Amino acid sequence: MRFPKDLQWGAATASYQIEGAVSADGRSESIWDRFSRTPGKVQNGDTGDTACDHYHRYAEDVQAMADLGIKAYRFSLAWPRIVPDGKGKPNPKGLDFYLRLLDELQTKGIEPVPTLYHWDLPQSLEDNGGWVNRDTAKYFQDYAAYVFDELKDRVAMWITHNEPWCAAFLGYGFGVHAPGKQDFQQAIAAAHHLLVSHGLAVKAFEDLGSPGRIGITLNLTPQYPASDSSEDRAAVKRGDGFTNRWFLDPVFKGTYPDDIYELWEAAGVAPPVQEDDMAIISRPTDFLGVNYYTRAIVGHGKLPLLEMDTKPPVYPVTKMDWEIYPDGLYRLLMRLHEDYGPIPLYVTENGACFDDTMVQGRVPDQGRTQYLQSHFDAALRAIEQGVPLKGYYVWSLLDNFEWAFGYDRRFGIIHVDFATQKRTWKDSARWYQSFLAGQS
Ligand code: IFM
Repeated sequence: MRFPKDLQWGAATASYQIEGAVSADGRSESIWDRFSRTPGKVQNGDTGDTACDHYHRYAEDVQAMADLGIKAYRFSLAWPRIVPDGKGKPNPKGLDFYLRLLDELQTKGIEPVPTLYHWDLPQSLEDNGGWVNRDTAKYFQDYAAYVFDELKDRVAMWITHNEPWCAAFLGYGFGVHAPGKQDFQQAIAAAHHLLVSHGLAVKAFEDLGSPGRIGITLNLTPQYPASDSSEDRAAVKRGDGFTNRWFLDPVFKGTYPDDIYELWEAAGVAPPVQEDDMAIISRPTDFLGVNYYTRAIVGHGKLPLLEMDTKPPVYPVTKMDWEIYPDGLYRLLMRLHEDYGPIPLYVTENGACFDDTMVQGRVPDQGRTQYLQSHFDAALRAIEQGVPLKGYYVWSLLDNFEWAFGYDRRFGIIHVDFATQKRTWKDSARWYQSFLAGQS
């Protein structure tokens, strides 16, 4: 597999999933601290209190990145470290951690790609309504402006949000992620304010005249019909509208998709759009980050409003029960390019969860290697068709805190023994290392 020479290969993580040190150097409580300490919310009562202890072991982890041969590292900044109250006075000691990390990355020649928000909202903001409260978007803009200014000489590529669909719908609609709310109107409002905050951060970036590029990362799941019937094909359109277009259209077209807007409206639910919001949300950006794991097979069904059901997978699944379907990545990249292009695309997350076993100091995770290899291949096919794919980051560098599943679900190419913090390269990491060596 020969990819373009300038394709930026990398690996990705997120603050709450790996850092630990939740009370260090003035960090405040986040919604995930509160949620994970609430009995019954996270499998086995796991929390991110220690996670991979990356806060203290970042140098060792950056060394591993250098040994792998990656060119870019995507991580997220913890808002509760940098602006502990969510608004107002920043905490320089919190930012210092990221300066140390950036120093280390710079020494090894690895490009940093920070995400401003990967779900760890300061709890104090949640106490005032969180993303349902429009003020949170303004506080996000202030936090972003501060960070852009502090790091403008150090960072050339920024991501505003990671997967706002999850932050809004899993957090405020289905209640399975922090803050654990179950209210669809709140979820729609949260989604809107997340989008507004993205646009406000892009504006702050422009106002500062920051060099570098900025974009958003969306989780996108192509929808496939369970059958050829017109009912199933109509369900696919609604599934795509809810899962993909609800975020893509505002960001790239400045409108919510009419078909889904009308569905919500008929049920008395609507995003709290104010004058100029759609222009703010659709400010031009430099790239789109795509997180791809699987496809969905859908048909006409019982889900309220959307009247659809997700059908069982056809091909083998990972431990998340997510069907392994590399062609979905190919089709997604092609579709994004056709419908929303021409914008540079980055696969900002792709990877697989399996039940890994340690055999005499080795982790023979052939399934993960095959998963990566087949998805790389799908990406290459899209590039060959003219899709401007500029980067590809494997999720994840390390096994980590997989949200409501705690430490039960391993996505890393590097195994972490959470009792001892020992890191062990899985076979997939060795494969990625030799793949990268072959690309240079
Ligand atoms: O671990 C998550 C990550 O935080 C966001 N994207 C999906 C990954 C796997 O579930």
